[in-house]
Amino acid sequence: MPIEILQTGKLLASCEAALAERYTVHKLHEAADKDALIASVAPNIRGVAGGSMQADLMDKLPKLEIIANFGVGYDSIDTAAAKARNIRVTNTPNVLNDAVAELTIGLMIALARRIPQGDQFVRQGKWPGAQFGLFTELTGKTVGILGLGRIGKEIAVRAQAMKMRVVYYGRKRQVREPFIYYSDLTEMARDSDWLVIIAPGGAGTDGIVSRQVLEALGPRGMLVNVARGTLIDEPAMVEMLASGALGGAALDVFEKEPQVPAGLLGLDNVVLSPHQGSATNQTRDAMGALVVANLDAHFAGEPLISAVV
Ligand code: 8YV
Repeated sequence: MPIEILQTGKLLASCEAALAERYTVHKLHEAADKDALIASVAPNIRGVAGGSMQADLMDKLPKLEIIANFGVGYDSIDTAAAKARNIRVTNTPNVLNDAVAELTIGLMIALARRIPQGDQFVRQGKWPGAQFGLFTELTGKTVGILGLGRIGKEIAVRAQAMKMRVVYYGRKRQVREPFIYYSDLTEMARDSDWLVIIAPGGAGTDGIVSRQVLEALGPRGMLVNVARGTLIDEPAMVEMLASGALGGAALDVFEKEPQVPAGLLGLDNVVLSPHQGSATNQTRDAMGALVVANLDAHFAGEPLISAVV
């Protein structure tokens, strides 16, 4: 009998095909009546592919052994509840580092040079009648990285290639890293031209980029978020971007995405992006392969490739 798994979100076709070859897959995200689907398949489900798993759903799946999350961030999974129920959890680290770091630099240049606004300026036929304006550049500026993890380090080397000075804030100083460490986020924001957020979401980082941090970044400061919307005091950010108290922001993630605060939509000092850090065929393929490989390893009784619980 094939092993039965529950899929909680849409995956790349290559990943869905690989899952279907090995497992009987029940697609929760496609079910018109989710409760009915769960009620009918719950006793047989041994694995989950995808995220969004809270304790109540775990409790409905008595044979659940593993949740293979599609994504490096696993803040949509209650890992404490999983641990307490002896359910393993895996994520997809490393394979998306380059894609996210590339998007980060892309967003920084787009914001510094107002590339999306320039595109609109040309398309709307405004060029013959007006000057587009002069903006800023990355060269010579200091970028403070909030979270010098695997992706943060890839951003750091690319920022250096843009001739930026890199500093970082995190829970601990990393003695092997050549960059200056700040133990105080507000202080780092005060000393930085750019603040790039690439730390995990979850209770430990909720609202960490507070109004005070944003004030320290200031009217010439540029904010980039490629992590989770929950890290920023979003209402304060919107208000400060509108008043000019914060210089600009390039945002790939939002607190209630795909809903975006209406106050951002009319602002010229903002570049918006639809949570697409890892959204390349190459990277999403690799993430999907890692989801499948973790499930396969688990059901073969082998060590997991990237376990978080
Ligand atoms: C998403 C991400 O997982 O890996 C992460 O933590 O935020 C992204 O790669 C991806 O958008 C799929 O939802």
